[in-house]
Amino acid sequence: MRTQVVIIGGGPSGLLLSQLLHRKGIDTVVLERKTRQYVLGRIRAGILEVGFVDLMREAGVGARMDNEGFIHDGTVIAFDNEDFHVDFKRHTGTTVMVYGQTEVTRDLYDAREAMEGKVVFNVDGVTIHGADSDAPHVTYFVDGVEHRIDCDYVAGCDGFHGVSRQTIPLSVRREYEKVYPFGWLGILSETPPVHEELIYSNSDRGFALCSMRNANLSRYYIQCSLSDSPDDWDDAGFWEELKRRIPEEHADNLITGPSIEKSIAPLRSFVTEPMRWGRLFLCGDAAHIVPPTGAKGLNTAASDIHYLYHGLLAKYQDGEAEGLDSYSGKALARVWKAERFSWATTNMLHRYPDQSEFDIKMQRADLEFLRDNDSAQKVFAENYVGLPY
Ligand code: FAS
Ligand code: PHB
Repeated sequence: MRTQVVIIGGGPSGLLLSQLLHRKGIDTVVLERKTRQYVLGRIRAGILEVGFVDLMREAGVGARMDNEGFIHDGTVIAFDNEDFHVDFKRHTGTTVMVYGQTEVTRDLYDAREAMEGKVVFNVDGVTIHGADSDAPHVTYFVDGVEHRIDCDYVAGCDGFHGVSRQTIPLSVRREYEKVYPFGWLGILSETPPVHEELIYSNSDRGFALCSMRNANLSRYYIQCSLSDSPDDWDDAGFWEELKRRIPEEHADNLITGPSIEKSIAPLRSFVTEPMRWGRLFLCGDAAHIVPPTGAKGLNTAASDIHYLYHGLLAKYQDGEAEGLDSYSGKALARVWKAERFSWATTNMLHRYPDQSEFDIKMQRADLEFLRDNDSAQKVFAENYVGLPY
């Protein structure tokens, strides 16, 4: 088989790139390790930056998002039983869209199917050959049978545990990592959200986040120990702990119910450089990971896809290689700013096991400055709604 671009990974990055390229007549094949149902079963991001929203519309998959997504003008930040509002719209003129990654991925799969895009599920043993040559190819197995696809380019959209990043030789790759000493225990419940916007809370018992998916589907997180497992937390224990970590006025309004999903996500900051090696381009979690505090994970994958899509388009349509040659540098420039914001908000809002009284005073000073200073709120808002592509 031959195609123009082999895309490894059928998560949001890979599907969005495939959909954008296909609409411009560029042929792709997506190779996905799991089933569509398994991919859709993963509960992850909830907030879309305006750049992501625009890309979804450009890919022709924005209708349900525009119809069902919530527009949020700002967010609430809470500490020590008080809270304040950061008004994104006033500070930046833009807003964010609340529309779960699960729905984004569902819309993209539906669009791929409608356009008869090639997505191969349950692949195994994906191997990238000749990425540093002018004639790369990819081999993989399905049901024990080996297949080969010759291509012009390979997009590594296979997430943190994929094969693409590992294909770049260690002599070429430089990796930067910070692992946080806590995780996020998240639940999904078919209950109305506790507030019309998100609430990020720093309490003396740890971080909590009140989010949502729609008017009757809420998403809540509490910071937890890395030694915790979801089974350590029954629903009653989760709700009781959440109520102790948010201001009383919100805790009193919290409508609880049975969890329909419960999982723990570890937190890490990670970047690999470069994001290109020959004809292989890394996108999304394959190249970088952020703690979800700043809602940047999925949204930074989107800017990677934007840069790579335009680079491939220029190459195929005009023979121009500049977009591909500048991809890694351009993508990394935005990635590192997202890494900084995610790291800074994580430090401001979480309690560290070894935190000193002085550290806690610094956190409180951070939060009070953000509460009281308009410039600080503008900087927060500009990062949260998404820096320009
Ligand atoms: P993904 O990991 O989503 O997709 C990669 C795909 O490649 C997967 O479907 C995988 O099955 C496939 N794959 C892997 N190896 C392969 C191989 N060898 N061959 C073929 N296919 C292969 N971001 C937020 O903004 N907010 C959040 O709350 C949030 N929560 C998260 C919770 C968890 C547990 C995780 C892991 C991430 C979370 N993220 C969150 C970040 C997340 O949303 C990612 O940024 C987003 O999934 C990135 O999308 P992709 O780059 O497509 O990677
Ligand atoms: C979510 O709704 O899952 C969500 C929202 C904002 C974040 C992280 C996760 O910062």
